[in-house]
Amino acid sequence: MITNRTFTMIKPDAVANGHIGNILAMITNAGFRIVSLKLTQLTVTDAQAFYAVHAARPFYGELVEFMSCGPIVAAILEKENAVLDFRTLIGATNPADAAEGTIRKLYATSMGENAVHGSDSDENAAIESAFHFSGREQF
Ligand code: RTP
Ligand code: MG
Repeated sequence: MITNRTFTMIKPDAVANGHIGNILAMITNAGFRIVSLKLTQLTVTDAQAFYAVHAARPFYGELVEFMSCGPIVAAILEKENAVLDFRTLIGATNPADAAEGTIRKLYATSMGENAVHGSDSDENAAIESAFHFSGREQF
């Protein structure tokens, strides 16, 4: 398994608010190489499957509805220590707790509508990348 990659989505709130360009600039300025990139939209079924790990959580329905409500940007990113370094770059789940200069501090609006997703392990990065991109789409 390739372990220097992570998977991200720019969530519907940040896309709708016009932040795609600024967020991609922050990502590349932080040293991540873009392996794959697309503008797409999750169906309700897609979002349920992607977030199946959270199915028992009270926010699951809201999360699925939000993540399927509009276009997202999906991307695979490459860098040494990608998973952990990317989670540092995006900041805490709740923007109120996110460090200064992080993507969520700058662009998230709430705990639910928090601008970006970042994989939480190498294993999930590989699963989430394969959910969105074929081998031919990974450069
Ligand atoms: P993500 O998976 O999107 O990168 O976020 P995360 O690891 O920081 O947070 P996680 O615990 O995996 O939760 C996934 C997403 O669910 C929404 N959420 N809402 N209302 C709530 O209490 C709540 N808690 C989580 C957020 O959109 C979070 O990013
Ligand atoms: Mg997570």
